[in-house]
Amino acid sequence: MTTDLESASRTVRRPALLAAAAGLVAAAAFFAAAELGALVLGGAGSPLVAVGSAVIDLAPRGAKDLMVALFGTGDKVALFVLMAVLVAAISACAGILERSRPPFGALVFAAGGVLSLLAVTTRSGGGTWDGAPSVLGVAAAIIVLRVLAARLRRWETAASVPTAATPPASASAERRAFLVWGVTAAAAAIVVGTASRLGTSAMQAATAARRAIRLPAAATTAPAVPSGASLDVAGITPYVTPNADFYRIDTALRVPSVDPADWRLRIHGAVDHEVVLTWDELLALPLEEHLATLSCVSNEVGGDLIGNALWLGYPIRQLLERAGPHAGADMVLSRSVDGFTAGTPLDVLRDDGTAALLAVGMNGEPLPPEHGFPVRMVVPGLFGYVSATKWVTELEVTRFADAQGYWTPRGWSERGPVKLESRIDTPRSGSTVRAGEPVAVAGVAWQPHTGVKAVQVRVGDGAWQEATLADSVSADTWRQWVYRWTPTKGSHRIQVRAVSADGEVQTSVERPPAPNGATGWHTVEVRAD
Ligand SMILES: Nc1nc2c(c(=O)[nH]1)N[C@H]1C(S)=C(S)[C@@H](COP(=O)(O)O)O[C@H]1N2
Ligand SMILES: [Mo]
Repeated sequence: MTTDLESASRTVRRPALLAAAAGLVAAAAFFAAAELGALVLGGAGSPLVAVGSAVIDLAPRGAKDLMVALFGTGDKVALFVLMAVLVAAISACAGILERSRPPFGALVFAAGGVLSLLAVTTRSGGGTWDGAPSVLGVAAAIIVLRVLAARLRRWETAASVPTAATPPASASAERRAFLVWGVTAAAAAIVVGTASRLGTSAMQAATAARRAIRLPAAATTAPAVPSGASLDVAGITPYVTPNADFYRIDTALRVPSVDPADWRLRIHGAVDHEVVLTWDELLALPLEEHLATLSCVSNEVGGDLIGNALWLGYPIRQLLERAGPHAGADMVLSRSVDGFTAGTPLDVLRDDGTAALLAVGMNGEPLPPEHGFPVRMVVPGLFGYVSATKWVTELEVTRFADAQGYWTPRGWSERGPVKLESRIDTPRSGSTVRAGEPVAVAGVAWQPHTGVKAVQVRVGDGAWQEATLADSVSADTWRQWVYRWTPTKGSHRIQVRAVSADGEVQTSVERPPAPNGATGWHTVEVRAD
């Protein structure tokens, strides 16, 4: 006696159709993995969009006009439908090919992956990581295709050999295995693909919200930057760093997306009253503008992990006043929506003379997403890792004895005041200058919150010479400097050191960034011909 199931397992009906279905599941796996990759890496979206855009860019004019004529403003939808039909047809064929002639079906997907990679990476504004989703997608598709095709062949083999050699149960087990793998892969692709797509569009919602924002004017404006703050020297770092050039350091693999409408700041812990602040409430407060230089503890001597911007925000001091910190508390643990934390001394945040801001604006626009949109902290005089929490949503008043910021258990000091430093921007190390002609040796020097009162330069083992300083705008920002030097023929070593407003001379002791900031004199070697 044979059951229906057994007879069904005995022969594989329409194997080509099943192989085609396997190809479709592999295609679904491609898009799901690519969407997930685009979401995680914050890449330029889905390969489907990139390929579509490339098709639009590459299509002959007549074809484009025909599409518009046929489908009107629905031309892009029509394009996607056409592409989807094409991709489905090719994937089905790849499935059929993989069943009978492995690994040619997989090669079809590999070729599709290369095309997608080309489309994504040649898009203008494409970054290095934009190809990663395509690579992930192809890997997923090939794995799914190879597994399903192999499963299908095993089922066919089990079903075709004489019953004496292979019990029907074996064929039905193979059949079940193929179906379980196929359905699982398809379901996983649908769930992962849909969730990633939704995640990506949520990110775009935050982007759209950012575009629509008009920041209020500052109640207290920063004095205009005098022209004397900027020296007319080619190659010197500009006094204010444009947002696009501002260094970015964080632990976020993908830029957190926070819709201002959902943003809340909660001040809690050792306080008399918990305070909760919404975005609208924050913007309704009298905001202050303040120029401040922000730097990273990981910056090497001569490095570029430092920038200067005009921040717009509300003094954290006043929010803490509302909350009423308890006596004995000495630290504020700020927390980002992505879990990053920074431990900032409470007395610095409460200090009248320190413009510690809960910032919403950077150089006249809402914070860029990668610099903490919608709200971050900026505390003049402290390295970013102990003060400048981006995407901040929580301030917990606590004690250094009871809590640690993210980097402290990872080998960095619990406190991180910025050190007195200076940098030579021009000439660059290894460059050649003309002997006998004046050369502008120039750069920036900083000790935010203290200020710089002198910069000195020396060539070789010569005496330290006073550089000319640009006007000081605020003790919280760096200062440009220039030293005009006429080289003799030969190789020269140039060094710089700064003197703080307190009279401290920048140390020559060379220390690495860990655990609390690099020190030493920036040195460049140039040749004069
Ligand atoms: N949420 C979050 N905020 C963060 C960090 C982070 O990893 N996550 N890194 C900090 C560090 S180490 C620095 S130097 C500054 C850098 O700010 P920027 O990227 O705007 O230049 O952000 C700080 N704020
Ligand atoms: Mo940093």
